[in-house]
Amino acid sequence: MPGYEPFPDPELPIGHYKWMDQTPDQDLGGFMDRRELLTYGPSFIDLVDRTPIFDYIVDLMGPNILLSMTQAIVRPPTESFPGYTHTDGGESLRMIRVAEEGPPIALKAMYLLTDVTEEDSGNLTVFPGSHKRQIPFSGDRVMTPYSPGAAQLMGNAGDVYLFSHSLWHGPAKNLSGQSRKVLLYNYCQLWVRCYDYNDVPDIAQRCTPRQRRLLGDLGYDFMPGSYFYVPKDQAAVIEERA
Ligand SMILES: O=C(O)CCC(=O)C(=O)O
Repeated sequence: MPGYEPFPDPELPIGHYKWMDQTPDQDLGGFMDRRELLTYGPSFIDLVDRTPIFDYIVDLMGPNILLSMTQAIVRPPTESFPGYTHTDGGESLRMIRVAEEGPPIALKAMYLLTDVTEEDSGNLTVFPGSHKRQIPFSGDRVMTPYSPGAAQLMGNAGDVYLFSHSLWHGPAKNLSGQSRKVLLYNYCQLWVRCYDYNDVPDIAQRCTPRQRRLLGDLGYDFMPGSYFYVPKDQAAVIEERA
C-alpha cells in the first residue's frame, strides 16, 4: 500500500515525508519508513491510547497532550547503514531540554515488533542522561551510536521504550541478519503542532472520544486561544472520566 515516505528529493526540506503513490517494495523485510499509520487498520488506532503505556505517558506528560506522529520503520540488515544519533522534533525542539521537575514537550513510545537481543541489530541507541544536555549539531562534533556514552538497548518483540524528545538517540547498525521492525507513537503537549496532520484527520471519525481528542478534536471549532487553553473536559476525557 502506498503512503507517506521520506522522499529522496533535494528540493524537499529535511524531515519531510511525501505521499508515495507507487506500490512500495513488497519484500516484508525490506526498508520501510512509513508515516501516518492510523488509516492502516484498527490495531494501529488501538495503540493510540492502549493501557498501560498510555497511562505512563499521561503520568509523565500530564493530560494536556496530542498524538503528534505515528511511524513504522523496518531496518533490514546491511553493511552500508552506519546508524545515526539525533534528538526529536527538528531544529527548534533540539535546543530545548527536559528539566528535572518538568514534563517533556514531546515523548515517544517505540514498540519493538522483532526481538533485538544482540548489539548491532538496529538497536535503539541512547545516551543516558543526555536529555539534559545540548546535543552538538554544528561544527565537527557529530554524535553517532558509537560515540562515548552510547548504550545499545535490547528487548523482545512487544517491549516498549519511552523516551523524551531531548534524549540523544537513534538506530545502531544492523548486522544481525534479521530485519528490525518498530512502531513509533509520538505525543506532544497540546499547544505544540502535530507532525502528521494539519487539521483533525478524517480517521478521527473511527476513533473513541479520547482518541479523537488526542488527534486534536477539541469538541468545538478552532478559535483564538484553542490548544493553548484547553477544553474544560480535557482531563476528564484523557482520564476517561467524561
Ligand atoms: O530506530 C530507528 O529506526 C529510528 C528511531 C528513532 O531514532 C526515532 O524514532 O527518532
